[in-house]
Amino acid sequence: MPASSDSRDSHLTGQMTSAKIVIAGGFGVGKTTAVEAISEIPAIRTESWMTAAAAQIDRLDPGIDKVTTTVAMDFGRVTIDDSLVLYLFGTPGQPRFWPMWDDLVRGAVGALVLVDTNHLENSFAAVNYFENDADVPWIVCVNLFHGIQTHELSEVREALTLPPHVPLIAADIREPRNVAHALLAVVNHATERVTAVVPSGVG
Ligand SMILES: Nc1nc2c(ncn2[C@@H]2O[C@H](COP(=O)(O)OP(=O)(O)OP(=O)(O)O)[C@@H](O)[C@H]2O)c(=O)[nH]1
Ligand SMILES: [Mg+2]
Repeated sequence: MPASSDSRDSHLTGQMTSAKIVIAGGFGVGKTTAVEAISEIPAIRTESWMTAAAAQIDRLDPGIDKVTTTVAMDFGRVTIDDSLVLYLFGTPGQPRFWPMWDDLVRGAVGALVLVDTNHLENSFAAVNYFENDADVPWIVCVNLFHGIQTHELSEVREALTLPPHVPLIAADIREPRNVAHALLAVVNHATERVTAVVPSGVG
């Protein structure tokens, strides 16, 4: 795959490579929060106020002061080092916007799928999408709301029936350093997938 192999080559040539990463997941898992936390440019958001009617459908937890929802996408940019810039595309989370995911995922080198273990049911569709309907390397990250890990990662893996080859991590994605760590995990996973498909020395 060009982006990951380019990024390895660019270390050798001193060239800058850019790559598209998708940040996906169900409603309210923290996608917009993650893009805003890490982006070095003002993140482009397409937030719309949630109505009282929507609040009945889009369940929120006490202590989470979420009043808007993404209706198209989030966009941000982060320079990882002098050879790699990541362009971040956050998906909308509400089911009525899921048809947009195909367009947002197109051309991405990898995806970070956020989950909220307090509402794991909101994550099943996203996991199912990346497992069956998207052809992009992906990893799963449990967003540690309030910084608390409520379940062992092995339990989360089992509950989501994640395939063994899909990495699973946990992070409080309000912290830029944590988001950077998660994004690097996506890049590394994508690179490993390419290396596995194209043996070194070929091409
Ligand atoms: N306490 C706490 N709140 C968080 C954390 N992550 C996100 N939030 C809050 O949770 C809410 C949801 O965050 P968003 O970033 O809007 O979620 P989203 O996934 O983009 O939501 P949609 O686009 O509507 O699907 C916001 O009010 C955030 O401030 C976290 O790690 N801890
Ligand atoms: Mg959002």
